[in-house]
Amino acid sequence: MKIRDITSGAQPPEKFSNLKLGKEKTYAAGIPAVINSLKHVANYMSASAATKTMFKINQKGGFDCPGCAWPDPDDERSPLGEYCENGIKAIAEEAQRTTIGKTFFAKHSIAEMRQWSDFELGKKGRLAQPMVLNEDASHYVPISWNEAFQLVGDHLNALASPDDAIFYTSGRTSNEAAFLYQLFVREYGTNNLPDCSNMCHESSGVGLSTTLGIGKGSVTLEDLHEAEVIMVIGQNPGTNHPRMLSALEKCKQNGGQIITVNPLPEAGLMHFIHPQSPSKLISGGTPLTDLFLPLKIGSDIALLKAILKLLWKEERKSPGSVFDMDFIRTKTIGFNDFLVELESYDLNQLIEETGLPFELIQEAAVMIQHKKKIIICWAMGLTQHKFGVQNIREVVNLLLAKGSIGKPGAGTCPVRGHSNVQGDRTMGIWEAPKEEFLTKLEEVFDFVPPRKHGYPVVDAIKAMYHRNAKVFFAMGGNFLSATPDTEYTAKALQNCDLTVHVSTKLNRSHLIHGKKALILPCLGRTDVDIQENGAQFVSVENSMGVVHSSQGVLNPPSDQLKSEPYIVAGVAKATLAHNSKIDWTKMVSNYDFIREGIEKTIPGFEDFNTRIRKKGGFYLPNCNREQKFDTPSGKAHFTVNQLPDLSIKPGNFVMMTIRSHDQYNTTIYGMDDRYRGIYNERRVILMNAEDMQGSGLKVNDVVHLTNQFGGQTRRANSFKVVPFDIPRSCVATYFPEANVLVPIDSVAKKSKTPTSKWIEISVEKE
Ligand SMILES: Nc1nc2c(c(=O)[nH]1)N[C@H]1C(S)=C(S)[C@@H](COP(=O)(O)OP(=O)(O)OC[C@H]3O[C@@H](n4cnc5c(=O)[nH]c(N)nc54)[C@H](O)[C@@H]3O)O[C@H]1N2
Ligand SMILES: Nc1nc2c(c(=O)[nH]1)N[C@H]1C(S)=C(S)[C@@H](COP(=O)(O)OP(=O)(O)OC[C@H]3O[C@@H](n4cnc5c(=O)[nH]c(N)nc54)[C@H](O)[C@@H]3O)O[C@H]1N2
Ligand SMILES: [Mo]
Repeated sequence: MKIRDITSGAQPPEKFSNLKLGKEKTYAAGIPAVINSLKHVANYMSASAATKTMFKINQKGGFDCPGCAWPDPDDERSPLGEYCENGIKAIAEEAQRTTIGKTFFAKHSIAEMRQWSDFELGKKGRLAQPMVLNEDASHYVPISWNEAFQLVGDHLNALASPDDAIFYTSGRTSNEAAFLYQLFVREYGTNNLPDCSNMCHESSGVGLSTTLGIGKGSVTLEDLHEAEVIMVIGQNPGTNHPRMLSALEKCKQNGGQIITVNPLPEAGLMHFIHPQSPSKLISGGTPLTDLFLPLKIGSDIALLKAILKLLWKEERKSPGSVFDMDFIRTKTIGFNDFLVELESYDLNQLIEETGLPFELIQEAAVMIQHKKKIIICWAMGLTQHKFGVQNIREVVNLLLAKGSIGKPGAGTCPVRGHSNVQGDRTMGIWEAPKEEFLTKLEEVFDFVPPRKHGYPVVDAIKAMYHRNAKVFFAMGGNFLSATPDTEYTAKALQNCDLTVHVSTKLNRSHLIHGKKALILPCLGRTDVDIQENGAQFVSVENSMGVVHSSQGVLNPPSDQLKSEPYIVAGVAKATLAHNSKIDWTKMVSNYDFIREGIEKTIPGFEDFNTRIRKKGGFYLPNCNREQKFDTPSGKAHFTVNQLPDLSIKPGNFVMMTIRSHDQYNTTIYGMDDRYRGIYNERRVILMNAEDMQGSGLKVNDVVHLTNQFGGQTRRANSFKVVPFDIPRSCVATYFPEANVLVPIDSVAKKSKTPTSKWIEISVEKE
């Protein structure tokens, strides 16, 4: 049998490690966080590399942490680097000194490596040299860079149409690499540029741009410090954006209050002990959450509507005291339709949907009733739902009613994931580019970019599945494991003629491949990048629209690694040959030339090469910050968002797939979900104790999970049951182990984001 016909091994192996349960934590960080991150450093990095990196992380003039997209303070920064436990783990993972090259790949066949877990795959070391998997071969073998570029070029040129190729991007790619990449892809002739955003904050982009006229959040870090109330909805910052806890702490110190909306009592939101303030260790740290609303998965719209109804009731009693009627009159449209719809709901029904006691919702309403400076922060708990876009629009409704946008201490705060996911979009990594952008590209680079919109992630998978796309190229990421419906996506990738991955680390996507496959190893954030004109730096944009530079400090682990811009230029030259209008060699000789191209094409980057050299970088323009709304009406839009149908079959559960404290998306740092007290095992299902009893389940029982959707059955076998503080009929599993259960066709309306936080499943005992 040909290797590529085997789908098994697409999913992580269904085997257990050794579950150990401890106590759920009630606070984040402190000494255990420091010890934990140092363990990772000691395991994977040399002492000199560790010292070099630790003091440069997120420093002005240092490199940007490859972890999350949380911004750095504009002013003072801690001398130890803007430290966080998970940032250190991200660096230790990338800066790992062990390398894997031809000896490793000669020793281990594809079939063997498929049996390894994501954790095992990631720990093998940094990819050291370009490798190719020839047709029907069992092992990857070395290939030269030039031959690799030519192989890609030949395949792309052999396609009937450029639209038969897919160019994916994960969100670590720098602005320079991203700009060059989309430039090549569009000169080649397609807009097939799906990215991880499609699975992440796409619902935020759609929800915000259609109501407020910009797809990005409006607040700055300073605003968080100044807010009177911050609502953190559907986000677990203690794990995924640890440095955000310092901002929440400052808000509290300034007298602000925090409302947390989450089915789980995430430790990081409850109590925070700053790892760099020893005195706080003694005092026990800062309590963060003032009010915790443990609602049922997916009931955020019901909750927000209930709060809005209670606020409206107070407003009517004393007009002008609760809603900002002046703002509503002058800056918004759609208020009346919104009110009519709001009034049509029965408060009791809304409350019932959330599963929360009335008193808690009432308390939330009282907390914000007379406040004017409100910020709402959110992440995947809101976006990865069928009604993800509506979730965001309802958040906007609340902020608009309170006039809480475009003034200090108030506004929208979608907290981005990957460290440059927001920048990649700004650079044009988007399957649905705006006409203004394409016109500008045409004017500056003198070629005609394609106008037809390309495939977002889910459509790209379907196109490959149906053989409407035959070449898959990934700039970073782990497409197979990050996308939904693992078995379906596996077939899609296997249907390709060529799959190419520009990567730093080995992952499952290298092992579930097309007829031929390439691994192109690249430099990471922490590595020194030398090109023809000397050492280069790159730039990134954080979650709050600050563009700043990033320069690696470590010698690359192998002398065969190339930078992402260099790889793009290599592929472009091999593909477009003399037909290109762009001098690719010059562009990568000195990234200032790429930045010149960015400056000419994208608004907000005036004088880019000078401003990027200023320590701390610069803010991109953001119309919402000036209470301007770039919508067709020039006003902010209230919207009418119907209450979604949350019903499920009796006996079934709603499953959300979440991150443990010890992973970065599909990269598993370790096996300890420390804050949740779950150790040494990832194949677990968190269940409410009463639900367990109702289903005759005990702790440690092994269950199989099934999803029925669109006439098809998806199964994920062997999960251990863990009793957890989670609302009735809700369960949680880890991403990516449970991705096999996320149906390819279950996506958010309008944003097409897979519904990774809402999967109806049945649970059956082994
Ligand atoms: N260390 C680390 N950092 C990361 C990442 C990582 O994997 N590891 N990933 C990065 C990326 S790409 C991203 S996008 C972000 C992700 O950051 P988060 O969005 O914080 O990550 P998730 O684990 O997906 O957590 C979602 C949270 O939403 C809650 N939730 C789920 N469903 C609902 C719901 O219906 N309503 C409400 N109100 N809450 C709900 C869950 O309980 C959980 O606390 O983090 C980034 N940073
Ligand atoms: N069920 C479920 N599925 C989800 C989610 C969920 O919550 N639940 N979350 C979704 C979200 S929010 C996101 S953002 C996606 C993430 O999807 P991806 O971005 O595709 O996945 P990652 O796991 O972040 O990618 C890790 C790989 O990136 C490569 N890499 C790391 N650094 C670099 C670099 O600097 N350059 C290059 N070229 N490669 C690098 C390494 O080889 C590593 O193996 O997953 C989505 N999938
Ligand atoms: Mo993400």
